Amino acid sequence: MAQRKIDFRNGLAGVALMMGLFVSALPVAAQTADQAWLRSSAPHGKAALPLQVRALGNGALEQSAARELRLGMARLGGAPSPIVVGTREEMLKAFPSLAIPDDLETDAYLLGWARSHGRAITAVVGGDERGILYGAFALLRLSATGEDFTRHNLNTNSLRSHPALPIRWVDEWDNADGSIERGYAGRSIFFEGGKVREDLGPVAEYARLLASVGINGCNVNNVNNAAPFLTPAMLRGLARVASAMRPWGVRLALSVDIASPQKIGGLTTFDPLDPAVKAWWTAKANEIYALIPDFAGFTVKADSEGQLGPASFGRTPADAANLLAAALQPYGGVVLYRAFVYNHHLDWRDPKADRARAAYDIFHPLDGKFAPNVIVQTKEGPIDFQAREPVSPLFGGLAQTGQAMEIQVTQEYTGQQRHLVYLAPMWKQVLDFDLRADSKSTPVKEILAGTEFHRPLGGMVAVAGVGRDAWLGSPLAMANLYAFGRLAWNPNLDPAEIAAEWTRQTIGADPEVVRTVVKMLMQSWPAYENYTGPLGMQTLTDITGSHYGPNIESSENNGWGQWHRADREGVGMDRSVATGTGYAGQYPPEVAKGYETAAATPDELLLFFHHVPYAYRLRSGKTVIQHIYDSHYQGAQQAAQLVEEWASLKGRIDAPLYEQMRARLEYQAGHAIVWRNAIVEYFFKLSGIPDEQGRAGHHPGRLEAEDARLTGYKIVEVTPWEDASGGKAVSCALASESAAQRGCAAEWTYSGQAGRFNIAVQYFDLQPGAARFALKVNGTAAATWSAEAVLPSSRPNGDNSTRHTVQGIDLKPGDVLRVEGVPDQADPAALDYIEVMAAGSAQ
Ligand code: GCW
Repeated sequence: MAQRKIDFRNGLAGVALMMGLFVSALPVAAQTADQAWLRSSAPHGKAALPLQVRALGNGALEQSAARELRLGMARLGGAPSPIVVGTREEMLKAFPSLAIPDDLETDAYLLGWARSHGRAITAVVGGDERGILYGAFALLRLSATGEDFTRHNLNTNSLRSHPALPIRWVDEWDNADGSIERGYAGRSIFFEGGKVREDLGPVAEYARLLASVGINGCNVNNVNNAAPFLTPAMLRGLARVASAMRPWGVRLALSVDIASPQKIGGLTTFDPLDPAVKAWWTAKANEIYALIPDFAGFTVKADSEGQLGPASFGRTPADAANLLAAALQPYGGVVLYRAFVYNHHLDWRDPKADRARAAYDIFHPLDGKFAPNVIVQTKEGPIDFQAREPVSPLFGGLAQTGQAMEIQVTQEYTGQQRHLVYLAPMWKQVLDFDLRADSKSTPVKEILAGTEFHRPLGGMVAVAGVGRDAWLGSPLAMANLYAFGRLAWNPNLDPAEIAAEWTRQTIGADPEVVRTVVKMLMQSWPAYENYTGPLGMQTLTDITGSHYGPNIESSENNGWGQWHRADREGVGMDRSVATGTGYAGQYPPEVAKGYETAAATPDELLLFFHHVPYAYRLRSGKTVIQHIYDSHYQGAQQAAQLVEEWASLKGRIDAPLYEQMRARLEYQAGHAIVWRNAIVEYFFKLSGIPDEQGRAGHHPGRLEAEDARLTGYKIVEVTPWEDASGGKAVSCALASESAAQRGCAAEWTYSGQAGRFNIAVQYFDLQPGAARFALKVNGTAAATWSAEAVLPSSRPNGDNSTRHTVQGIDLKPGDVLRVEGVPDQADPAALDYIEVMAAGSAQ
């Protein structure tokens, strides 16, 4: 009988540590890059070869490259010829006969086999020192993924590469107290108790990890509440952070609060045009560069979600950005000014109000007004990292401004790392999207690269959210961080190829393992979209709270503007020019045409652009309502498949990794059912339109807790109602103290057919505390488990509704099924229902 424990606190801190996840060869307390993809060990069973690595120069980055090659190649079993690393100049001095192109770019590398003085060498040549480092990691990647680089003669230039985008940064939303906004992997590796941490070992390891995929900048603090980071004491600490990352070519950047001159500088104003304010920023930049000579720059969130900004003085984002840019300019620093500026007090009764319009409305008129070292950083879509959004039209609307695209590795709206959602296919769709600016081919990736509008500074920035819990908490979520770096280096890479590359380095080179993991990764985003918010409705999660479980109405009737406008007749937001908010008209004409009418709009974005009746027929031929029903059942099915696919790897991969992901994927499959039921039941009730397949409102085998014979348990209403079956649950919280200590029970008499079944118990896992549950059949325990997951919300709802399935139970009519729940601390052992399902059924 299956007994399962989930502990999302695990990673390094908990269970995984006991299980030795990824850390078998390392001291237990260390957090290292080896826990991710830099752990390759002789995947091809090569015989040990001699290993000689020589660095031609003494620079820190070059030394890092040589060290990394020694370590990595030794693990891979040695190298067929001595490896020599150096910049182009160093290499030509040592080996004048080598044919090295003289236009090797900044950050670029050239690898290959060459013959010098009658000896074969493997050369790693960098356009600069950083290029050497990237070349070394590329050589390791190629070796670990089975590429025979001895086939590549240096002269052929076949292994020459340079990054497409100059700015390749991760942003961390870490707070000085060590918490992380929208971080799902424990506490900050940078800060604790208002200061930079003493132990910056993990920071150096993180930089090493970032360098291995070509990331060259790291902004370490939250865009909200950034003022304390510019105090002299904090800056001294930050200089230590910069030093820890420097040997890996990762430059430090900071989020700044535009109100800092007033908040921490003692001025009475922060007006960007005030000379005293200007002087304050100039002095601050001087102070920063004295401590951190290679400081990369500032990121700014202003006039947005409560952060102050230039609007307080009637000034524009360009005024604010240029103020900072002027202070950084003498040192070569840049300003990444976020286009995530919108009014979160919109009038939801106004059919013309539209948050999606904000970025373009505010920033497009400022095109041409930004200083050359300002880059406008725009989220990939116009709202906020939803399961699906159209590409932000602003990318096409800033022809005279450097642009960066912001994406999220931390899975704020996409399952918070408890769900497997590989996002590279989503990012790739955005990168490839052709905005047709000036009726020419203008894919987003070329706009970011600057090749399109001839802007030299552009890039990609990922909000990473790494923490002390094995970087991202879930081992498979690391594929997103990896893929971000690879795509920022080369947006033409294929997400499935990237997934395969990551899998070979991280999990194993067994072709069956690679095939299965790639398949799982590639199906994970479509699955998530299916069981959350399809057709461009957005994620349909609790948007004013956790951003995790289902809560459909949370986006309506408030000023935040993430509206889907579902009513009895139909659903979707009219953003057409003709009858809606006009948002569709922000795209260049050819693209706008494809969104202006419902008939022209692709199904997956229909409800983002149009309000249609539930009976509206999609291009697929299905009605909207039937699609909502079907996609949710399909998505939950796909999530169940992930469990089966992973199960096929048992015995083929590292056992602790197998166990940890198995528990996570089983949890996900259960939560996908919570999502499916919530959305399907909600729209069934709202529309009154039956499901052609009879599933909505019909749950054979389900026995509601509120219908059971209850001992101690009291019936409670669940909000939102769709998060619990029948809108109700039972909770042991209201039981008398002595009853609560003994626990509560719900009991049903089974009246179905005799046979063998799986029984799912749907309960709510609240924090703090780990309630204990038992499922008994005729008084005998069939399973016991603890509700010890760490999930959002302090009330029973879809954030914490959790499924525990017990397999292979023989039942006959008259048998007594009983669930006993013993509360613990604030976890009242709340119970929703049990479901008796044919054995073998995943649902
Ligand atoms: O997605 C929203 C998040 C906020 C975040 C904001 C932003 C840092 O819910 O937590 O604040 O976006 O991007 O600024």
